[in-house]
Amino acid sequence: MFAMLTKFAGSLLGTAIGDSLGAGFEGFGPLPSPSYVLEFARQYRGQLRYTDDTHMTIGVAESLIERRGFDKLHMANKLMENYEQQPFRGYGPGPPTVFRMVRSGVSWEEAPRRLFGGRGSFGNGAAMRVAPLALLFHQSLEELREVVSQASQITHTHPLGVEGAVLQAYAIALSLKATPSSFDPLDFLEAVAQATREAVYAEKLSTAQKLLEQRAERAEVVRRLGNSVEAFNSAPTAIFCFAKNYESAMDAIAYAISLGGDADTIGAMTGAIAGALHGEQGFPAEIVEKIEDSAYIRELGAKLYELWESRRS
Ligand code: F2R
Ligand code: MG
Ligand code: MG
Repeated sequence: MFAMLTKFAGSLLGTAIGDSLGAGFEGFGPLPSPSYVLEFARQYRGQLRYTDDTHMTIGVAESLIERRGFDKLHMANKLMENYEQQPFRGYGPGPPTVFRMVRSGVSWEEAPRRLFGGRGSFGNGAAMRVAPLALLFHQSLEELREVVSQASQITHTHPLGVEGAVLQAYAIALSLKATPSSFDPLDFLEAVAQATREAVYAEKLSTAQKLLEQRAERAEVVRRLGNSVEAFNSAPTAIFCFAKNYESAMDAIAYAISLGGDADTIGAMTGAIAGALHGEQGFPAEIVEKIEDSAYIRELGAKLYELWESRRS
C-alpha cells in the first residue's frame, strides 16, 4: 500500500507539473507526440511557472488548512485575495469578474450567478482547482459531492461547471484509494461514469471507455471528448488521459498536453489524478525541481495529509 502522504503531495505536485508544463502550449493545436512534451520537460532550462490552475489550487489548500476544514466564505475570500496579489496568472474572465463584483458590494451568492447572461459559468475553473478537496474528503463520495458543489459555486454556478468539478474530484478520490499494481482503467472509467448526474458527462465517459478499448488515435480523442475550456470538454478528457496512461504519471501528463487546446488545464487535471495514484515518486525529481514553488506545494500536501489524519481520529 502506497503511503498516503506521498499520494497527497503527488496530487498537488501533479497539478502543478501539468499546469506549468502545459502553460506554454495552451491554445495550441495537437503537438507532434507525447514524447515531444517529455523532451521539452527534460531539456527546459529555468523555472516552469504555474498559472491560475495551480494558483487557485494553492488557495483552496491554504483555506482548508487554515480553517481545518471547509469554510466557503473563508475559501472565497482566500481565492479573491490570492488573485488580487497575483492577477497575472492567466485567469479565465469569470473569477476576476466575480471578485470585482464582490468588492463593489454584490454578495458572494449573487455575483457568480450573474456571469454569462445570468447562466453562470461552465468553464473548467472549478474542476482545475479541486484536488485539495478530493484529498481531504475522499472517504465519503457523498460528502465530497456536497463540499465540491459548494466550493465550485464560489465562481461557477452552472450545473455543468459544478458537475465537471465533482467528477474530477471523484476521479482523484478513486485514484487515491487505488494502487498502481491492481488498477483497472475500464473499471475506473465505469466508476466515474456511474457517479454522474448529467447526461453530457455520462455520454462522454461512455465514449471514453470505447476510445480506450479501441485504442483510438489522439485526433479521435479530441474530436469525441474535446480539449477546450468548457468543463464538459475537458474534465472527461483529463479522466481519459489518465486512464489511458495510468501506468506512468509523467506519460499521462505528456499525453494530455499533447492533445493541445486547454493544455495547461487538461494537463493539471490529469496530473492531479495520476499523482494521487503514483504519489510524488511518480514524477522525476529533476522535473519537480523546475516547478515554481514546488517545495511549498509539497508542504501543502503534507499539511493536508496531517489534517486528514487528525480528522479521522
Ligand atoms: N484564461 C485562460 N486562458 C486564456 C489565455 C491565458 C494566457 N495564456 C495568459 O497568460 O494570459 N486559462 C484559464 O482559464 C480557464 C479556466 O477558466 P474559468 O476559471 O472557468 O473561467 P470562466 O471565464 O468562468 O470560463 C472560461 C470560459 O468558458 C466559457 N464559458 C463558461 N461559461 C459559459 C456559459 N455559461 N456560456 C458560454 N460560455 C461559457 C467562456 O468562454 C469563458 O471565458 C483555464 O483554461 C485556465 O487555464
Ligand atoms: Mg491556466
Ligand atoms: Mg487552461
